[in-house]
Amino acid sequence: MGQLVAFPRKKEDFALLTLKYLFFIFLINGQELSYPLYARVNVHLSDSKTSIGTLYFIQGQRSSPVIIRGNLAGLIPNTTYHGFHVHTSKVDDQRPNCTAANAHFNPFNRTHGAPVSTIDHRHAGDLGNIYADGSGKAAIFIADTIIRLNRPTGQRSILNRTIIVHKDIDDLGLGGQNDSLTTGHAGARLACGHIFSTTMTENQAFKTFLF
Ligand SMILES: [Cu+2]
Ligand SMILES: [Zn+2]
Repeated sequence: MGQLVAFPRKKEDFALLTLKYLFFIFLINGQELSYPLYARVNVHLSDSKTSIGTLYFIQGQRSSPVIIRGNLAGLIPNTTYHGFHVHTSKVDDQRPNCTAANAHFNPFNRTHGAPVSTIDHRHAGDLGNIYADGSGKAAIFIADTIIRLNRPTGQRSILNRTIIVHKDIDDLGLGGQNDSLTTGHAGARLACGHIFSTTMTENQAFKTFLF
């Protein structure tokens, strides 16, 4: 204690600053993330604040797939498949215009593809299609090997980005339309939501992802 007090004040501050800096570097390197990681999105129709459902995300380990689970309602009945992507920018849930999400999340500058494609042949955000039934409901259970929840520095992290449900089917880059290789020709943006990091108890996670 006496020795600490004997340190010049400035030196002490410097040591503390260095420690804080090192800790920050440690944090942004993602070493401190505690798995599983969770995220959530409240999906709303474009230009509406009314929720059409909540989707949950879990990433169990550092290189585990991300599982997406949840139910949506209020999609157009009998329209079957809808393009389902992560787009780059965060939408403001208070001004919920889905156009603000910009283009598909594409950190490796690839062309649009299918979720089953390798990382070299799809956008990271390409999650394919979801299926809406005759009453406009969609039950979602997707496991994706490319996306991650490892913000702050994770290159593939979808946190603080946007989920978009399109009006039309995503052709997975195979349709031969002029926008097949950029958007999958999936048409207008029906619904969207801001993906944010969240926590869950083991019990909540069990119920959410297994039932
Ligand atoms: Cu999209
Ligand atoms: Zn894409």
